[in-house]
Amino acid sequence: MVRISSIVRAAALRAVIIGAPGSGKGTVSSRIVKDFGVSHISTGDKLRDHVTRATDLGKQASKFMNEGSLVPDELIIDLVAHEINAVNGANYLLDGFPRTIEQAKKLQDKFPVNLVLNLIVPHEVIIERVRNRWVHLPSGRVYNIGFNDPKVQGKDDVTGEPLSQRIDDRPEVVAKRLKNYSLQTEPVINYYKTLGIVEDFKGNTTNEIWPKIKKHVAEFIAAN
Ligand code: G5P
Ligand code: MG
Repeated sequence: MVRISSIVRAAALRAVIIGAPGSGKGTVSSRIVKDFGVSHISTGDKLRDHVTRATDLGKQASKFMNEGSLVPDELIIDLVAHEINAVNGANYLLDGFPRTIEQAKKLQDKFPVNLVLNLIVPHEVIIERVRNRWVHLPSGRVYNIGFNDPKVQGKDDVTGEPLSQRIDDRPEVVAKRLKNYSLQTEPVINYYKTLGIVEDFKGNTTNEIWPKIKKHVAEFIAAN
């Protein structure tokens, strides 16, 4: 018999993955999804999907995204609330949200976070990585030449559709995104540190930090 309390416990992961642009949030998230079956909510992927479909939100967001600025809080908060409601109580991992103190406080009021995975990767490593990044825009699947190459060059492994490079991966835009991260998003980490829910993972490669993240998430799920 499945007890109610075990159902509640099994759905207790309310996690955020945070880190500079290109630090590996999407890459680590896909490993967490594969190993732990949580729902992955990436605001960047959702916004790129809106841009591709030329929705009202996509039209408003694209100019901010292309120049490496954050999309205004009021546009993004409703999008995330909608996505969280849509997972219907399942464990979830937020990727790319929150990025400002206002977003973090609004989220904590409505949907309290209980674990923050903080990726710390040197900026010079990041700049090199994003130069080699290729993405499948419809799914958000991400590749990197020399790290996780697609099986067929220039094609998505699952659909065979063409891969593209992100407009905001141009070097001057990456520099701006990294600066905005330090100014606007690092204070969010300090906010979560005051709540005592941050775990730092530092390293130059995803393969180096992944075993530590996997262990931490497994222990968190077992203990909650
Ligand atoms: P996004 O889409 O959230 P960013 O800037 O936070 O964008 P990004 O660029 O998606 O983050 P990531 O997910 O942290 O990076 O990194 P990734 O894609 O997994 O890895 C980067 C590359 O390195 C990939 O090619 C990967 O294969 C490779 N890689 C990973 N690990 C290794 C490794 O160990 N070695 C090597 N060689 N390669 C590796 O947001 C985009 C925009 O949307 C708006 C903003 O305008 C933002 O700029 N936005 C928001 N605006 C306001 N509020 C929000 N909450 C917003 N969310 C999004
Ligand atoms: Mg990403």
